[in-house]
Amino acid sequence: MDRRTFIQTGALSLATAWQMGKPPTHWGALAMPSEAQLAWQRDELAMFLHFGVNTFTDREWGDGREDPAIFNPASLDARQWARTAKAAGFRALILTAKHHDGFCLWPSDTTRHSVAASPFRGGKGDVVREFVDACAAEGLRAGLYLSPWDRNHPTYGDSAAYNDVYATQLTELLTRYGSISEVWFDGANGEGPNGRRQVYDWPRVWGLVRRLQPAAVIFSDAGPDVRWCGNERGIAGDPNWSPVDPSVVRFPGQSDDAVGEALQHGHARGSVWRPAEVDVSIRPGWFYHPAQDSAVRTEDNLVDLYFTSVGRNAKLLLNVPPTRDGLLHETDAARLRGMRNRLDMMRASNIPVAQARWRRTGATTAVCEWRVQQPAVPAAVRLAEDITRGQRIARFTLEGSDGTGWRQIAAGTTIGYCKLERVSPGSALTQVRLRVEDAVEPPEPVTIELFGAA
Ligand code: FUL
Repeated sequence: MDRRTFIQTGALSLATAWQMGKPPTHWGALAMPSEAQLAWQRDELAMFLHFGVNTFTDREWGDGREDPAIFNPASLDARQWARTAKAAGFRALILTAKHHDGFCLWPSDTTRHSVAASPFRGGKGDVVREFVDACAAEGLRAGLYLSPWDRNHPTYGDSAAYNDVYATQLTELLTRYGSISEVWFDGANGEGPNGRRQVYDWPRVWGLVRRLQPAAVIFSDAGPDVRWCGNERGIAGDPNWSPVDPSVVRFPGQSDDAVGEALQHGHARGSVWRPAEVDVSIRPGWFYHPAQDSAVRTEDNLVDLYFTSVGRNAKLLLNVPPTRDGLLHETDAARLRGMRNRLDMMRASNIPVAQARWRRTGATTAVCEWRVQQPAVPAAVRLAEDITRGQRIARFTLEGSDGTGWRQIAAGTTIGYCKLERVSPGSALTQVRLRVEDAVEPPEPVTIELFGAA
């Protein structure tokens, strides 16, 4: 290999790192997604449902001393949740089976602090059952959130004893209700009775999920399958790499300077595929509060969230909390329909293009041109890498030509599963050109969609 080929193949940086005594971080193969991670990402939209005693006390965090008698959603209709989600284009739902207050929405053998002690369906109810059945009936995937922090259970803070309780609760949820597609763990770790600190056993928890629901993805700050995006504002990182270096965020709830960065951006040459999930609420709170009926996100705002989550190579987990009646509020449902209509209109405004050529221009650069079949003014662009072959592109610009010359119409960092960008208006384009300016491996062809409305 001569020096020129050496440089062009990127081998120089490997060699330099080696000589400098640093581990060559891109020595290994590109991280690749599993089938379950691909299905999870292609769903694009999941709905989060925060529901429990807080719904009735008007609080965000219960203290575990709530009387189960307050839980009485008289008109609960999980089919209405699932139908509303489906009509808005959501493909999965995740329910808070237990929040920090410890109240279980299913009749657990581990505690009396559950629906079994409530007036709901005469104490014979099981919200988790109704939820998974409704998802199945509507052809949606069902996921569950089980808070590790439990402010009710007497064993919390007695680490070994509570870890057994938690494992039993998880086993109940993962064996009684059929297929569960995502298991959602936050790292919440508050004080137990007498200030005792609970030490969770995450390897045991994850191992249990793998054994009982091998096709499920596990979400937490530390994955192992899907990571938190690092904020609850609905904004994925830019750049946003799906690969991560697993040594940086090792357990849920870990907090140091490197964690926030790693959650937001991932790592260009990370060895493990762990894409980001963007959890955000349609209302200011996670639980339903009547006073927030006038503070539901607008349809414009929801479309923006789609751009900053799905459009930044992440998945959107949008929280829509059921009311005290056990129904999604009509305002929330209307805003979701509005979002769906807008996204459908965008898709319908597709501007047909024909690929003229794709050509590598260096080890980590490429150029691709498309002909716009009928000259048009795009309002937005959607780019996609074939992530079944990993994530490669680190920086790009997109240019458009109206026949008289090229001008830049968009630019960005990572692409991955999906990159959505709005394009500022200009003259009608006859051609577009993507310049891949940097990549971690030789870039592969990118697909493009242009839209006349956004
Ligand atoms: C956090 C919780 O403390 C919030 O109440 C909410 O459930 C959010 C999604 O996760 O850890």
